Amino acid sequence: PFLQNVLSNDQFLYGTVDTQFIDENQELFNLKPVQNRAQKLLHYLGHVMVNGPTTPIPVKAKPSPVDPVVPMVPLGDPPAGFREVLLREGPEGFARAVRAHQGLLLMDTTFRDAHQSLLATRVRTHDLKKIAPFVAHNFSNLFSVENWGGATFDVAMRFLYECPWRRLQELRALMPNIPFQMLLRGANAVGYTNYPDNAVFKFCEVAKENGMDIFRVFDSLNYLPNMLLGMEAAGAAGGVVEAAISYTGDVSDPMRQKYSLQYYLELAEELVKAGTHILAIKDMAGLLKPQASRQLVGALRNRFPDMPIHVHTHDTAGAGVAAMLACAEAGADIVDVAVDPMAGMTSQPSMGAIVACTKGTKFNTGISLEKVFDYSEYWEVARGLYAQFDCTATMKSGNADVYENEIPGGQYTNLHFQAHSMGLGNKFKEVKKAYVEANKLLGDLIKVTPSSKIVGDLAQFMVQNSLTRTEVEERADELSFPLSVVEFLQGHVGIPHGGFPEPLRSKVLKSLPRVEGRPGASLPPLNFETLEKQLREAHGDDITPEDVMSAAMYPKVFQEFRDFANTFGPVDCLNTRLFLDGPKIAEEFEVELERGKTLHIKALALGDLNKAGQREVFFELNGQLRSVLVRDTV
Ligand code: 3PY
Ligand code: ZN
Repeated sequence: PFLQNVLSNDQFLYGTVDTQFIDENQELFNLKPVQNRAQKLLHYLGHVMVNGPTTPIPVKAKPSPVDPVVPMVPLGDPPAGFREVLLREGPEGFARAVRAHQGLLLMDTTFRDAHQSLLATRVRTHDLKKIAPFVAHNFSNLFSVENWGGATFDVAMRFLYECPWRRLQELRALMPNIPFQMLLRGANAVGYTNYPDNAVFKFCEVAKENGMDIFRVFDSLNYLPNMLLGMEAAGAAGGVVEAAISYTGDVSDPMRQKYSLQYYLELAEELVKAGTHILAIKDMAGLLKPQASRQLVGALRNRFPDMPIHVHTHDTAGAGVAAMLACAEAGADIVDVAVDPMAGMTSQPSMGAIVACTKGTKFNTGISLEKVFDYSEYWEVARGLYAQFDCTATMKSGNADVYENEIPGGQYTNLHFQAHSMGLGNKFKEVKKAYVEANKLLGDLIKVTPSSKIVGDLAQFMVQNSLTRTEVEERADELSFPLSVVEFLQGHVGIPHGGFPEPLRSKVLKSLPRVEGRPGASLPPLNFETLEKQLREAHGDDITPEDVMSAAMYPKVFQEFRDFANTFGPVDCLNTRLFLDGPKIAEEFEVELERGKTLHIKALALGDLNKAGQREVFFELNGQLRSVLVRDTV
């Protein structure tokens, strides 16, 4: 590294070196510990070779041996897109341009919700970065790329050992022209519980600074005070505010009146009054049938003629394409799709299908179907790298029973995995029935993170203890309910539409305290300076404002992530097969630590178990023999 620093020094290059040169250029001594990073990565690879993957694996499978081919991208900058309008005209002008646009606009969820729904949120930045320039060059007329927030923030650190902020920064650099969109869980930001207000504000501010553009804000109970807080935070950060109504029930069914058309219209009225730039319908379970789409979107279109309407759905029942086309016909401006091999089932409807079905109509998306095919080819193969997390290992199709159980896409997949891993593969139907009963017990909630988890926890509790709904109701004062259920009844999540279920609530809570009103309002503000100081003491001085926010959201996960990185180095530089499965003996590969700094590695041999329960793993690193000692824990 010293030599490299010297060789890239201007004075040196221009030949004006004298004896003062070294003294005057002290930065030459800023030597990055390359050896150290390389050694740590060898340690990681050795660890995976001896003990298997470090991340929990739900499915017994191997990453596909085939590498995805990245389609060609022309040289130069990608064409201008909607982001240029946003940067030039601000959120209001952007919203006007979206509303004035002829044709149907698309948001691509491939980088976030699609893999959250199908691959347990495990897609790594490494594979997103490869295809990002292709998206920037070929889909510059997308409304947005959804690539951040929801569960990705947590999973990036917890299971992929990578920094979510770095993902955002790197993608931003590769896709400068398309607006980025994230999912903000209102007062829960990117977590599962309410945070102090100032943490939500700061989170949005830092996200915006790192390149986030559009904040889809929802609350799992559609609890307005929580939504308003998230909207204010996104707006204050200078972001585009997209307030999202979480949709449940069926507005086309006159027998289902709790979540009626009137209910949604009144909520929309409040969100528009609060200044949302865009109005979204978040159909997280895929319950919006075509007829309901016409009624709901039609009514919103009539009531708010100037407001851009954006619809999100999941394809669990298989009616997603039909529903999104009905939404477009009823006046929606934007619908959500995922690239074909990452679409369908519990994910979004397919991009190719929507592009093809609207071609030649007034809803033309302006997207080239040929380019969608190229994009699909990449993902078809890239998906194979994540076979260990793929829901299709156990789940073979979507299921229209979602109209009954109303389980959100990601949770549907998770519950299916869980049922299988507990040997209850043939009892998934029972789990889903319990979910329906648990939802009724809690008063028919809107179900999306985190309220969906509360219903899921109660359902699991009922299955484990063989309890019927009536039994739970009768014995509510003596049962020990899951903590999430108790806290929900205490009011820690917010107030559900129609109020809390009684007499269940009183029976469960007895004298436990109850939160009045918006939970975040009674939380003391977070002291960022103290937190930063603590982080510096624990992890050294390279703590950034982004790290402070990661620790504010997930203190323990952040700590573990930093400890892991300290031991195993920048594992995000490894390709996905190496990261999940390690190299085979005699395999040679390259790892790019940063631009221009590539390690050449060959895995040589795995030693026998020694008396201390360790194995020596041998590598060739840049032509030199290296070995690491790894404890065998298998
Ligand atoms: C999330 O909160 O992560 C969701 O995707 C909800 O639908
Ligand atoms: Zn979703």
